[in-house]
Amino acid sequence: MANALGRPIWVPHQGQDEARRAQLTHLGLGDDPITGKGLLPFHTDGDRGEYKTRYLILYCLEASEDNQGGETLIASTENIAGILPADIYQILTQHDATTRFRLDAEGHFKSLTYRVYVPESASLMAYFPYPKSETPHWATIFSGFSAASSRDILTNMEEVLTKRSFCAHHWRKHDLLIIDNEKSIHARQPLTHGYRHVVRVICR
Ligand SMILES: O=C(O)CCC(=O)C(=O)O
Ligand SMILES: [Fe+2]
Repeated sequence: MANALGRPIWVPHQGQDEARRAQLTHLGLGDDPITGKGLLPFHTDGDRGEYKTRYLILYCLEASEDNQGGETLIASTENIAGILPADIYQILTQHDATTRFRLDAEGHFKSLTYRVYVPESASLMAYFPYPKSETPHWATIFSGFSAASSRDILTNMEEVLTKRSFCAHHWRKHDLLIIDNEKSIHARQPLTHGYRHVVRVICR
């Protein structure tokens, strides 16, 4: 399936030993942002370089009958120019954003600097803010703006995009979701009861 949609992308997890990586990938334990059970704010996957991602494929290997929460949310990002306030659109297209990712509990970080929206290719890349009550796995700052203003810009943008419409997928065993990473943003609701074991492939 992944091969049919493009070339699968192998993303190394810096600073994690093989055993922990295997545990996270196969069991989805702990607070790992990708395979964990916690809230994951809206975002697109990958970057604008080596890990540029066209499709995200999620497959549910197992889910308990009684699982609650854990939905994957998807919102369309088509026609952004037509729906975002002009001042926000101007910032997204003319200022670089830098997202700092916390890779693991041992304090490894990675930073990415990119243009959030490139009109020529209608391509969006965005990592929306965590709620203030959560320990964030990522935070984004626009060049020339404070952390607080950057948060406001992204929160406004997220509100406009998700107000239009989004769908929430509740996982059952053997469900398969193929997400177009260039036309949508996605998020995860916290899993509050039971388990879901979802594996993922990204490809270009
Ligand atoms: O676990 C989910 O529902 C979504 C995970 C996700 O965003 C990802 O794997 O990129
Ligand atoms: Fe994702």
